[in-house]
Amino acid sequence: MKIKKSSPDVVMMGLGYIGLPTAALIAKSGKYVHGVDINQNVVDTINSGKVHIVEPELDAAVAFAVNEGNLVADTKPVNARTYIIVVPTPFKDKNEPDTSFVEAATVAILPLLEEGDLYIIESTSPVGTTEKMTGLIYSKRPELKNKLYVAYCPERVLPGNVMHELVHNDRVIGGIDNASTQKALSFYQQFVKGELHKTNARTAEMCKLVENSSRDVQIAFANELSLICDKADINVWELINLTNKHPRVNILQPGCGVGGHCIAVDPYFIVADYPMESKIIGTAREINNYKSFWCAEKIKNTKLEFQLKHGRKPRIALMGLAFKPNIDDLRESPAKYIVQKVLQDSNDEEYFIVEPNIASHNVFKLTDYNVAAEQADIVVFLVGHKQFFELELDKGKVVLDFCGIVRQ
Ligand code: SAJ
Repeated sequence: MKIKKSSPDVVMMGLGYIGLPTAALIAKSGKYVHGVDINQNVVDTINSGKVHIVEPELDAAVAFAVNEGNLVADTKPVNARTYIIVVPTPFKDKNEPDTSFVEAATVAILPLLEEGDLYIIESTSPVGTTEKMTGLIYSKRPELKNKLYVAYCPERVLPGNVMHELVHNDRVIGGIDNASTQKALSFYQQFVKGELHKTNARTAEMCKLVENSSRDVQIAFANELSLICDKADINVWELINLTNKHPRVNILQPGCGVGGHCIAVDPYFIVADYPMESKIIGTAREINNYKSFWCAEKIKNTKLEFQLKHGRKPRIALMGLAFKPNIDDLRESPAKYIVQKVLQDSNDEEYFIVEPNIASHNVFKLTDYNVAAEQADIVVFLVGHKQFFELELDKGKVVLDFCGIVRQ
């Protein structure tokens, strides 16, 4: 590793799914980045040039940045000219956003701030968070009042394609004043090739929440159709394919629910603050959650029907655990929820649990997807992994296709 003489240009508070790739990218542009994470293991892993998360091309980018001496990880921040907050904003009971990590990260850099520094929040945040943090900073450091540049700039990258999208996606930049917006824009210009759009902090905060809520609402529409079609004995995949032939209709795909740590979470940030006004957004969340419950019930009922018809318990293949196709991420996964729910009420049925993107799991005993599909009486497709499309199932099997593998 090369040794850096100067002090860092950027402090990145949070080295997770977004913070680490962003830190590596900024480091690649020649800047010296001091990455901060509260987890010592994460810090040690990164300083050894390795990564703690699975994301294509991230390992090479981090190894390069660390080797060049442009990325150093630590549990504590140091003095820099730009501070970026990229920490989680989960939600508490009753689906209220928890901004305590953003606050803690801000408090940690408070003593380091100097006149002319740039402070950016990237974490998904309720509207008003940037103004709130500005207030917090100036209440503790009144001598800096109006002497800092403060902006909100949400990340918008798709897990699985982060390294490409970080560079090529457009970005929305909202400062607490015009000078802050301009300062943040000049910063992102150094490593983003997508267009940079200027606005104010509140609009930028809402923009992030609305992007994910919009997708959630559209998926809810598709999931609602899947419930209607199940009753009406219509193939929902064929139906959506045909409706999408209309030049102004573009329906998304139904599935076994909506998962991940963004789309299934961010709409609650709007609902929590604007409950009376956000009826569609709130209902979409309910529909997408209900879809997972419905899938679990459908499996249980199909199991009972099989037993009545054949006089024995069926062997059931549960195909997929990840929160979406072709990834290994099980966080907030509706497929995992369904598998847990079905297993809870299990009466010695034989289950084959399948997830081709992970080698083993500490709770579930995994089975190869070919073996599972061959040996099961009931095959349940929970996630549309590419491997499942290659399967040729015997005609006698009962198939529950929640993600459009079979199509007809
Ligand atoms: N899903 C469906 N049907 C569809 C599309 C998705 O059921 O037609 C499900 C997926 O299976 C998954 C969930 O929705 O369970 C979310 O998957 P996703 O691919 O739509 O999104 P994420 O969570 O991986 O990433 C999203 C992206 N937001 C948008 O596309 C508006 C990404 O750009 C954001 O940066 C990311 O959230 C984030 O970090 O907020």
